[in-house]
Formats: sequence, C-alpha cells, structure tokens
Amino acid sequence: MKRKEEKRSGKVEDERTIGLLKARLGEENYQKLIKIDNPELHQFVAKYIELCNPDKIFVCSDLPEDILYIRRETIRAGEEEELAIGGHTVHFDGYYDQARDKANSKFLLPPGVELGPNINAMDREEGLKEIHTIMEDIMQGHQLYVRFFCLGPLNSQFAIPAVQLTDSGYVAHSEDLLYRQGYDEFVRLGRSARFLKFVHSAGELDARKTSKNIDKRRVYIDLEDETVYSMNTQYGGNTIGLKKLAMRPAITRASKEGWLTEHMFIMGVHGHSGRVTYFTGAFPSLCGKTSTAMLPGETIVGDDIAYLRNIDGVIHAVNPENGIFGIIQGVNSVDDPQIWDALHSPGEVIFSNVLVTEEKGVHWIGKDEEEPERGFHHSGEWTPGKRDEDDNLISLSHPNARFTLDMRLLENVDPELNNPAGVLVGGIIYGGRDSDTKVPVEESFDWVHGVIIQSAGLESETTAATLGKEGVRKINPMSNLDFLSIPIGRYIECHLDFGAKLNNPPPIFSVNYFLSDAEGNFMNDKTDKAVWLKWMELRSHHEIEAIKTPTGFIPRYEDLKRLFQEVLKKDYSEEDYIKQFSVRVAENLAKIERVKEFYKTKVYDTPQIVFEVLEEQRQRLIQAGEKYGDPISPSKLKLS
Ligand code: SPV
Ligand code: MN
Repeated sequence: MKRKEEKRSGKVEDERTIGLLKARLGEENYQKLIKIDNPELHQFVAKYIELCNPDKIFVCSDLPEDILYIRRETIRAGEEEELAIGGHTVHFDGYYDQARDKANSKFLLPPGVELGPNINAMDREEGLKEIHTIMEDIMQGHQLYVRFFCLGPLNSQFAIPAVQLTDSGYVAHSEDLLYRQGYDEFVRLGRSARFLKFVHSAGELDARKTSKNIDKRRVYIDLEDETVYSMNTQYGGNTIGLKKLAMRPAITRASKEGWLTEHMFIMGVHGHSGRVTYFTGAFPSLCGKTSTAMLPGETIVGDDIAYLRNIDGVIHAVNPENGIFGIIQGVNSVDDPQIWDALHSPGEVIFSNVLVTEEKGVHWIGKDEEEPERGFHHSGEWTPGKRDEDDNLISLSHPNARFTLDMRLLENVDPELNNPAGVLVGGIIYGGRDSDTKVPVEESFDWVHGVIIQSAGLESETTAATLGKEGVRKINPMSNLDFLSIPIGRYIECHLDFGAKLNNPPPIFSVNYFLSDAEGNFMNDKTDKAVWLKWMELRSHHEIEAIKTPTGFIPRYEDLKRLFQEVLKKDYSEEDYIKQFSVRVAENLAKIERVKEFYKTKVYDTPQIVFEVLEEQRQRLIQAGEKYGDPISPSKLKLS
C-alpha cells in the first residue's frame, strides 16, 4: 500500500515509465534524462511523451553541442531564419498570435479555491480534461525538446529549478538566451529538486510555420501541480514557460514562504564616489520600464521580473532571468545606445515580428533609418498600405515586435547579475501612464503608505500608442495584475507583512513620465527620468531634504536645478518645476475615488487598512486644498 502511494506521488521509479522512456528516447537521450535521479521528473516526461506523441525527442544536457543542435534544428524546421549579421535570426508568430492571450489564460482551481473576479479561472478537473484532450497527439510530426533551467542564480536560496517540454525550437532557443542553464543543477539536486513544469506545443503549423489552430489556443495554469500547459500558440509571452507562465506559481510559492515575486526591473543607480544603489521598478507594459533600466550611465540587473527576499532584515533581489525579451518598437540609436549596439553587432539575437528586407536586414517602427519599401514580416510579403482581412492597415512591424538576447551582450549589464545573494535593494519605484494627476517623482511617507497609494493604487492609461491622448485608466496592483495567482487582497497583505518584518524598509517612490499640459504635450523630456533616479538615490541615503505634500515627499527646486545641470547639462527653470510638481488636488481626489471603488466592488478581500490609508490621504488633500487652493504650488509647502 505504502509503495503504491509512493509510486503515485513520484517518489519511486516504476517499470512502465522506465520502459516507455527507453523505447521513446533512444539510448543517448535516455542516459541524459536518467542521469537526473528524480522519478517525479521521469514520470512527468513520460506522461507527456505518451500523450503528445512527438516523432522525435531531444534531451538537452546544456553541452555546447546540445545547444548548437537546437539552434540548427530550429532553422532547419523553418521556425527561425538566419539574418545578415552573424548570430541574428528572425522568428514570426501568426498574424493573430502576437500577444499574451489573456482571455484563454486560466488558473485551474480545485473546488473551494477562489481568486476573485479580476483573475481568470476555471474548474481544475474540467480544465485538465480539456487541455489533455487538446494535447492528444499534438506533437505528431514534431520534435520534442526537454530542457532544464534555473530561475535565479545557481546555488542560491532564490533559485527555482524548472523543466520545459516544448515542440518549438524557437521557444527552446529563446529560453537559452533568457535563462540560466539548469541540467547540472537537476543532476546535483536529484530527488530533492522542487521544480516547476511547463508543457508547450505550437500545435499544427501552417506553411509559414506558425500555429494554425488559434481557436484552440490555451494557457492553463495548475497551481496544485506547479504545471503550466500552453497549446496552439508561439508568441513568447504565452509560450516561454520560464517567463510569465512561471510567474504565476512563483507568486503562489512566494506568498506561502514570505517573499515576493514581482513584475519589476532591477537596476544599479550610480551615485557619487562610485556608490551603486539598487532599485527595483514596477511599470505596466509600455510605460518606460525597460528604458529606465537601460538609462545610460546606470547598470541593469533585469528588465522584467524580480524575486525579493528578506535576508537579515533587508531586501535582496535577484532577476530570475538573464536575458531580455524586449519591445523593439521605438528603439533608436539616440535614446537606446546599448540596445542599438547589441542589435547591430554579431551575437545571438532573435528578432520577432519585425520587417525583414531582401538583404536580410531588419526594420521596425521607430528605427531611425529610412524605411524600406518592401519586405517580409508576420503578415507575409509587405509593402506600405497593405491591409488585412478586416481592412485594417498593417504596420511595417508589429507594435509588440520583440528582440531576444542574453544580457551579457549589453555593455551596461551589472556585475552582480549572477550573485547568489542578489543585490541589496535601496528603493522601490512604481510607474504608470498618467496624463493629469501624479507629479513626475514622489516618495511615500513610509512602507505602508507606499504599498497602498503607489503600488496597490497603481493606475495606468491603456492607449499607450497615442501620444498625449487621454486613455482608459485601469487599476493594476503592483503592475502585476495579469500574473496574480492569489487574490488581490492577500497579495497586498503579503507586501505589508514583508515590509513589517524588515529592519528598516527602503523608501517607495512613484514616477510619472507622462504628465501632460492642457494641450496634451508632455511636460517632461524623455531624458528627465535620469534626474529623478539620481534624486531617488540621494533620498535613499538620506542625503537630501524634500518637501512634504499631502501625497508624499517631492524634490526641492534647488536640488533638481543642480541635478539637471549635473546629469543632463540642462537649465531647469523654476517655472517648469512649479508646473510639474504642483499638487493637483481635484485630480488626486478623483483618483482616490476610483481606487476606492475598485477595491470596494472588484476585490473581495481588500484589507481594511487600504481604505484607511486612502481616507487619510483624502483628508490631507482636502485640508491642504482649503488652505492653499488647487493646484498647490510646492513653494507654499514646507520642508519635511
Ligand atoms: C509584458 O508584456 O509585460 C512582457 C512581455 O514583459 S510578455 O512576455 O508578453 O509578458
Ligand atoms: Mn513584463
């Protein structure tokens, strides 16, 4: 009885599994897999080989020849094509498979478990049945790659091992650039590995090697088994298991274990006397996250995801990734010199959904070079003016077109990227697209104030593509709503508890790069963010005073004037300062109402403290408004 139980739970090998693996893998691949002494892993691999039924299986042991094999096979299978610059390739996703499919990404929940109305979920049994039906023979005619990775630096308390099964060479290749190799780690850990599991199939492919059965596109997340299934899709956000798919079980693990999985960059801000202070920053897509982490003169640890732990009373952060899957639209030689260089030098780069020219060069919207008159991209042959079936104009490249590279290709990669202890976090930043309310940079009064006002209350406008035009405001707690695997209220509690256990929590800031005047023109230059960062760095070391407003601490004019001069060699006028940093009372009050409404009606487990802190902020705004009018010029307010 006991043995049967152990067998089912994957603690002992069973003959059927071993027999199947031997028969299907062939000697060489079987030996690579069996070298990892983990029956649960063997059963998992065997189960999906049997169900998905690939023609061929390749187990990658991360040796250079194995990595090379996957690259070659990907090109041979037509999933990527070589470009003119050595090491560069291009991949296309289907025309209707260009972004994360939120509607078909669902958590599979057992009876009695609820995540609340903002999180897409379905019955676990039903979902497992549906996805397993979709998976039957789905890999016929394809090669299955079995790959091992490690989220976070190796030999680190942050590290999470993960196994990926995929029949897409593009996915297996992308992961090679984006993640730390984990085969040796699996061998070392053997039966003690607590690993995440990902099964992906691009499904049947059309003549252009893109997923054909988009109607059966599914991303199903089984938290109980820490397994994510992704079917009939290729776009990286749906398929690269270790990226947004792994974030979901990682958030659940973190919530149980007292750490945080965040949608944040990590960067080193360089202060005086060689001092480097690390900041993490959460921004919704297209709100300046990567461009902040890439600021010239600073160094980057990560551009998308961060794991945060309390180590001896202070926050340490690691990047679970070591590469970038970045938006290419708008990348130009002036604003993004490091990315530009990496995209124009030999080295491994995968471009996706850009325009490829006859000379096998690439082009994208916002590249500062003359636009080609024809080319090939995700809609096939392209010339300007081309329209799709719905009569929509097709742009030169997709707005979500991407580049994928290992961060070691970047000159500004931070030397601490692989430190097993992570980096010490000196400050946390929240950013959103806000045309009329928040000041360009502000510091919260304390951890609780920051968590509730800046992160739980993070609001961003959705029409990201239209400069200056007011968009639809959406509340996006911690900019992590799309990936939350626990109820929102509980997630906020996790942040509050995390801060309560720190000796001296780092300051929490907000930035807003999108404040606009009445005509819809941005009040700040793109480059001004460099100054805000230096100000935050000084604040985190208590080296500079600030002005206390009803919503937080803001910079003094004289400090910004000096920093603008030092950082950008720019004169910063007091007039600009007053315009940008005046507290907009009515707009702030309206925002509080929207946040309150969201937490009252759309979240079922909002902690009471959220309403209390919002109410305190409301009272402060009303009182200050009565005293100083609206807007409140910073010149009327006192130093902290
Ligand atoms: C994002 O959209 O937040 C991304 C890209 O980082 S994706 O991999 O699609 O999530
Ligand atoms: Mn992201």
